Amino acid sequence: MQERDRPLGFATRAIHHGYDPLEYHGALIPPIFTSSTYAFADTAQGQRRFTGEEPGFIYSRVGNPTVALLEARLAELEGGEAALATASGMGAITSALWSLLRAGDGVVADQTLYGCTYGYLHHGLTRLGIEVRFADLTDPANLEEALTANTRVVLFESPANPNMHLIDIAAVSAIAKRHGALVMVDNTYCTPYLQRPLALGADLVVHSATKYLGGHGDLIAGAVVGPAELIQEFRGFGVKEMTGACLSSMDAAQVLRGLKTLELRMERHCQSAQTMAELLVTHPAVAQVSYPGLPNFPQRELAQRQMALPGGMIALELRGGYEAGTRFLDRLQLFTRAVSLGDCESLAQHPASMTHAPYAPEVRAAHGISEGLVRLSIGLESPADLQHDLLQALEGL
Ligand code: 7XF
Repeated sequence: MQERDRPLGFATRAIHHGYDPLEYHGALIPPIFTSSTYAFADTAQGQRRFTGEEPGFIYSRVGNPTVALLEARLAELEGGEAALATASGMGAITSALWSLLRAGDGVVADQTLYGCTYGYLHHGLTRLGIEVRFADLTDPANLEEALTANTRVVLFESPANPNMHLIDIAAVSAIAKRHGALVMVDNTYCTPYLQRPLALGADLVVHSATKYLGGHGDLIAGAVVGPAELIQEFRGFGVKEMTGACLSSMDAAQVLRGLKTLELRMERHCQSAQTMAELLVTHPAVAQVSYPGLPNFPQRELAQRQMALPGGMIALELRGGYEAGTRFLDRLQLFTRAVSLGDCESLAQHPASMTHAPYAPEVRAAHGISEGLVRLSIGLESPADLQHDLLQALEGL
């Protein structure tokens, strides 16, 4: 792509950044490099590659040209120096944290997290002598209390999966910075189209690219974006030696395809979710709708400050609690009963028994993840059909 003297828009960068067809036989679409290994011209070159004196590929667990293009594009879209793409979102989180933490170090995490992230911290890292503290970071003042001299990382999601609590990224980052801790934000729910945590002061962004970035429910992938020096450590130690969670070139190509329509899809996800939230909030069977685009959303001002649009996810409480929630889920006809999110298909699931099962029930309750909560991922189907399905499932609950 030609150099321009003005900044390019999000969609343009999501479609073109880092690839010039003329360098690849004019191929419009980047080739998929399936090679696991790379030839060295001679032994000396192999040695230079291994010491890092000479840039270039060695082995696809450590780097692959197709994966590298995805990494360049994700770094560009998140506004970070570098990115590492991984085999899953959990692969990104574990590879990064295992690189950063040693026995005796501490992590402070928000109390509402995706279930397996919680599980990894609560019964994974603690086994290795790392102190994990959970705090309600919706009030940044709680971070001051939770931080210790050993805290190395502060980790949270905003909006949090599944209850949609928001965390003030700028406020939390400012406090963490004063205490010398790194801030890692899981930006899966928003994508860089809606929210760019690095610009708000965070140090690292992680993603489950399985969700909106891929966008089509046909792959598992993850990424971490941040300063080049840290990303190099996550690649050279975290993935290379600790987890081996490298992304396959085939899946990287699928994520690259997904990114091309990210802006379009997010616009539609957000528009439809707003319509569904407004419909649900007026229904007599519904006790509470948590959606950042509703005027009565408790953190509305923060949502408007740090998110470009309110997103495609809705948390729903029915008046009849857990029983009504399961009846509602079982009556859905167009929404698919499934975990995951950010797909073209609308999905509905019950966090307490599904995505958030790694939490003990009493901890779920204490952390604001109610037993009756139903989570909706609003897809790209015709909004009128989604409305019809929600209304028929709610009827007579
Ligand atoms: O390893 P994955 O690609 O599945 O990503 C893990 C992950 C990390 N962060 C957030 C905010 C996530 O939501 C996820 C995966 N969550 C799915 C869900 O909530 O439905 C997983 C299905 S059990």
